[in-house]
Amino acid sequence: MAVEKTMANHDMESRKPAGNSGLPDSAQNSTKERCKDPAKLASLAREVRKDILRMLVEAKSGHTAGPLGMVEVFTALYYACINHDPKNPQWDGRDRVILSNGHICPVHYAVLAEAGYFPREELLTLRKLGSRLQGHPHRGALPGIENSSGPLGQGLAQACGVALAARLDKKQFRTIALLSDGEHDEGSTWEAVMFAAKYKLDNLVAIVDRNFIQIDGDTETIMPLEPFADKYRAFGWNVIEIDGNDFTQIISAYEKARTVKGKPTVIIAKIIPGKGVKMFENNYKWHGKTPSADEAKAAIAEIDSK
Ligand SMILES: Cc1ncc(C[n+]2csc(CCOP(=O)(O)OP(=O)(O)O)c2C)c(N)n1
Ligand SMILES: [Mg+2]
Repeated sequence: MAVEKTMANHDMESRKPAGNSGLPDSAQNSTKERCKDPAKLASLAREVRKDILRMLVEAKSGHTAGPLGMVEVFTALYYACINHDPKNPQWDGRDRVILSNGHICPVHYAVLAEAGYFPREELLTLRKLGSRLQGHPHRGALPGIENSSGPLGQGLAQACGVALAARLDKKQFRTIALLSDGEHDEGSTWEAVMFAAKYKLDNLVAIVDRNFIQIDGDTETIMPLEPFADKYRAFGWNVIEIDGNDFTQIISAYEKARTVKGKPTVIIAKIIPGKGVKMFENNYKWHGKTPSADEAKAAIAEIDSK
């Protein structure tokens, strides 16, 4: 509706990307340009959260809890952790980010736009006919998107293939697989867990969005996953457990994972689904529900007040 459009369009006016900080490996793996300051990252995260809400309102459909929960993980990855170059998205040395739980793509799109992969205004085309920003990501459609996803339980296998190919080709890049907890109800995820351990894929790191919700309820009611970390350990992985809404813990876990040899690492990131807006937090009913224009307006005001 007109009101929603005005709100969204006004706030999406072009602004310069806040700066890509994960510069390419061609810059000698330089970390000096990266942003590891939690206060600056938190300010970026606020912008990303607001963009996600504007996108959802404009699309009138899409997921709220998952994307909002994973804002710190995506912001940390693109601003503090991975090697990448938004101006050269196909740069051969880039780390490969494989998003498995494709329904949380609004957060991926918002961070890619913020980092400069494509204009922020395009975020408002989410889920529109002909848009490059589909409700589930499409490989090849949008710079920065490495894989198609939507059918759950496939991303870790895709990431295993990428990581194994990197080793065979003697490439130095790392592969990051982003998975959800709900996807661990699928056997295909555990097949890939075994595969990664068998092939000692230490160039692979999985980050699990452990937000304890899925489409129909809490994970431990629908299909209990605990003791989750022990399961990964039993399958031969190095396990790091963190608060996934804490920048310092995310960055430090990613750096630790780089140093582990001979086995893949999983970072189990405990996430507050819907993080940043009280009404959405820790409530599975916001898994696939979209806020109304008024709810989003109130949510944005709440984010601004922090
Ligand atoms: C193979 C497959 N089965 C079912 C679905 C429908 N589906 C979409 S999201 C979802 C819940 C998955 O749990 P999780 O990713 O943990 O949800 P969230 O934390 O984002 O609420 C389901 C069952 C799907 N996309 N793919
Ligand atoms: Mg979940």
